[in-house]
Amino acid sequence: MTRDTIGRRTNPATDTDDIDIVVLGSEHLSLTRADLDALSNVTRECTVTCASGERTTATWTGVPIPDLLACVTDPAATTHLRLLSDDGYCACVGIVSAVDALVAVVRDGEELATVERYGTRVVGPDIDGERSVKGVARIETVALGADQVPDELETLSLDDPRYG
Ligand SMILES: Nc1nc2c(c(=O)[nH]1)N[C@H]1C(S)=C(S)[C@@H](COP(=O)(O)O)O[C@H]1N2
Ligand SMILES: [Mo]
Repeated sequence: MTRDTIGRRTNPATDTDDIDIVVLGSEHLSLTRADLDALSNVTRECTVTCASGERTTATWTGVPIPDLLACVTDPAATTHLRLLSDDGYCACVGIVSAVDALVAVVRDGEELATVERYGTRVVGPDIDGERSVKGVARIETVALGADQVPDELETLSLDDPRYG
């Protein structure tokens, strides 16, 4: 598989069962776990810090978000990314804070899917804890004007017990 063919399914509508994550830029990419593994993986230590002060530091392995965006030809006007979870949670992060972020699938050497109720996670040194989305299923590039507030694109349902 190459960057040009990865995730480009001829019939995404009938082939959704295996899809772990969708990335939307100028094109639409549906990635399975095998696709994620075929992209270059990196391992980085990151600390997830909650607004309450609680912190978790771990070593995360996954695909750098810039590499995923490169696969969909990230539109030049992108200012933010919307990170949507399969639990309905949705965070919006500035593109600059996504530069060092990953879609992780492994934490401290263990598959997330085997130790958590979710299999994917956004982590990065500049991603606040509440925007470190668990079970990330979709990444959308967005271009916000100076008068648009990113918070309006978010649904941070912090009291939702499913993944929170
Ligand atoms: N999908 C989803 N992701 C989520 C949340 C959530 O409720 N749903 N809670 C967030 C908040 S507020 C924090 S602080 C971190 C907590 O991550 P941890 O449980 O790994 O410490 O996950 C974030 N990611
Ligand atoms: Mo939090």
